[in-house]
Amino acid sequence: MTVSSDLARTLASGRDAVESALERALEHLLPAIPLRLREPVTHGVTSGGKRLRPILMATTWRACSTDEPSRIPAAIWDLAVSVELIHAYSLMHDDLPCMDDADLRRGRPTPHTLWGEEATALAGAALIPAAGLHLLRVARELELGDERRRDLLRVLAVAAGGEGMVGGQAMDLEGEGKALRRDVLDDLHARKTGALLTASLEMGAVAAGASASRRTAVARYGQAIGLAFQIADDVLDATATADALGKNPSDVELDKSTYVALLGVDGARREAQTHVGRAIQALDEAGLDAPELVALARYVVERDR
Ligand code: GRG
Repeated sequence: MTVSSDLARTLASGRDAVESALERALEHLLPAIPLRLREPVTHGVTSGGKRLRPILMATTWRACSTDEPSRIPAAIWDLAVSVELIHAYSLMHDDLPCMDDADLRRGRPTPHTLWGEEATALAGAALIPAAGLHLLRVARELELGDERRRDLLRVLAVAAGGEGMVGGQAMDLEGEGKALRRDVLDDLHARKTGALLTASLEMGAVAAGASASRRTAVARYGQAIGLAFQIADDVLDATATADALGKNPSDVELDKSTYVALLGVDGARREAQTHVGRAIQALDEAGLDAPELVALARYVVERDR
């Protein structure tokens, strides 16, 4: 079997497992949420997407597990979707008129165009603590122990917060209309996109009880694919239509600094490949034999949306 058909299977079965885990998470979440927020929450959580973050987390869990499990248990997917709940809220807020003002995401109308800004802001905010509570509940069911539970929550909270994704978003909005230097652009995207991707990897390693050196290796892999992911995003933004990508507005419309503006399309593609190489090297150096993670690193830059 070729690597690409293995990857297609990893992605397809991963997405199915994530969708089921998100349905289970919503069964717990929705009853505690006011009625008027249930539709925007459900839309934000179940409106598709690549589901890359939970797939990375669960794949890392398997790669770092000592007993080489043949399949990933449903409870690990339940744990993995705590990251996707944070990702879902971030997109709902990112698309609000006060941020990127987008009316299309994943080929569908964004929640504020359907339920208004107020309900969307509240629905997104409700998902932040819900993600942490979900993580704690599932980790308890998995009997991961207090130390690992705290570690998982801390990794997710730090990545999602001011040092990570929210900080990166602030830099991103602040940078609109300016030509950002390369080091500033790297820092912005390491926070905005890289932090949550890296947290997904680290959480997989923590849940599996991986050694410190393996945890460091997967974090290095995460940082590298985080930048590769963003560069690939910039290339797609510059080369594909809003219809093909299923989202708007474009970086040019928002007057954002991009890797394409700095390096050109070909230069950006080469740079993305360099980061993929670094990600794979980090795994090799730690002696982590993880063909699925290698294939996922390549997918990050070869994807078409
Ligand atoms: C309002 C308190 C407050 C905070 C806002 C909105 C926000 C904080 C942060 C958002 C940052 C952000 C949008 C990060 C994600 C960037 C990104 C690469 C999104 C696309 O990810 P994909 O391609 O999306 O994995 P799919 O659709 O596949 O899930």
